[in-house]
Amino acid sequence: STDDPSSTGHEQVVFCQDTQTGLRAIIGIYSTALGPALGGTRFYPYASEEAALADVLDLSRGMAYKNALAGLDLGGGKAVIWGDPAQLKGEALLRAYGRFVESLNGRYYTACDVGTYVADMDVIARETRYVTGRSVEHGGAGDSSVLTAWGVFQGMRAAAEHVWGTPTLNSRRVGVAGLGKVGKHLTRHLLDDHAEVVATDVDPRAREWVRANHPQVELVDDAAALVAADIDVYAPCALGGALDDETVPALRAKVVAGAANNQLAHPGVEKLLADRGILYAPDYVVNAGGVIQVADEIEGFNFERAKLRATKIYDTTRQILRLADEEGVPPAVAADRLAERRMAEVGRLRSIH
Ligand code: NAI
Ligand code: K
Repeated sequence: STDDPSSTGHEQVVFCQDTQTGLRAIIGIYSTALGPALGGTRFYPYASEEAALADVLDLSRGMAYKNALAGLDLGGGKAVIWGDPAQLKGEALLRAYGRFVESLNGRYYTACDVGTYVADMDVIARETRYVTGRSVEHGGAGDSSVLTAWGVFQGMRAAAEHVWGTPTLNSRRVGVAGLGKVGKHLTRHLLDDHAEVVATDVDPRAREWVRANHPQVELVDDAAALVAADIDVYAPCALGGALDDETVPALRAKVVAGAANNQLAHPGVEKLLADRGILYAPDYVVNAGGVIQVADEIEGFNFERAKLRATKIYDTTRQILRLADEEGVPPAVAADRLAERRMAEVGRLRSIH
């Protein structure tokens, strides 16, 4: 349903090409109802232009919902650069891309995503003001995994309160799948809250980091072992699609709350979770700390202000879980409804004159 831009509800889709550098990019603006569209640039060797377009349409729509529930005065957008970053990425290509971003006059702000890094944003910033996720030396917010993990922890606290009555992970067994940038910070917050952490990562260096820094964390072989383990909370912090027709029936946790994007492998998995009595804190609600961190750059980065905003993920998650109960729908559906309500109600005010 996403291959015809005229039928997807997007405001604007911009195709960019620079033959000298080999740049082919698509910028998708789903909505500017709440403010300029913010979302990262994915640099990826898509199999076709159709695949790149489908991805940017999906991702930009997702950002509109995420930014709306993060309480930001920002709409949703995303960009893809189609090609192999290892072959194509360089100063000239990134600057050519930056000029396209600049040409939208602030309707779209970019940031890092898969295949783009803080250093790339610094290069793009030489051509446009409309870029976040720059390095600290360039006035940027730096590594966004810090507040992503903080926000996931807040969302998890709200889920714990909903299920067990108190907003703490104290004495709960939490399974962390993926000990990367976010998983490491999250593990620290959980240990500080006196949770028991069980974890896994495919990368031996990540496992070594845990053994050296947090010997009390129990390591298991893989994500499947974590799913089957006797845990209270499952925190997917690696790749998308962690929840599918195989993992959900095997899952022993009562709560799922983690950082990974697109945790539900396909539509309908949210219903499988609900039917098994597993509370799923929607991924895009609890992992919004990262976008909150980079969005703060637009006002001149202030870590404490951004952290306060990310702390509110606790309140938002609570509100969504209550709404889900009231309306008899899975939390993922309640989250979408709340996001759509904010975009409609506040978006209307912005269009009054
Ligand atoms: P990362 O790349 O630093 O960490 C991912 C970790 O997962 C790596 O250590 C990797 O070895 C491990 N991993 C990969 N496949 C695995 C598997 N099958 N089983 C176990 N471990 C596996 O990425 P980061 O930044 O920590 O992000 C984690 C997730 O959170 C990603 O899905 C990302 O899209 C999402 N996210 C990250 C944000 C951020 O600010 N960094 C913001 C919002 C979402
Ligand atoms: K729209």
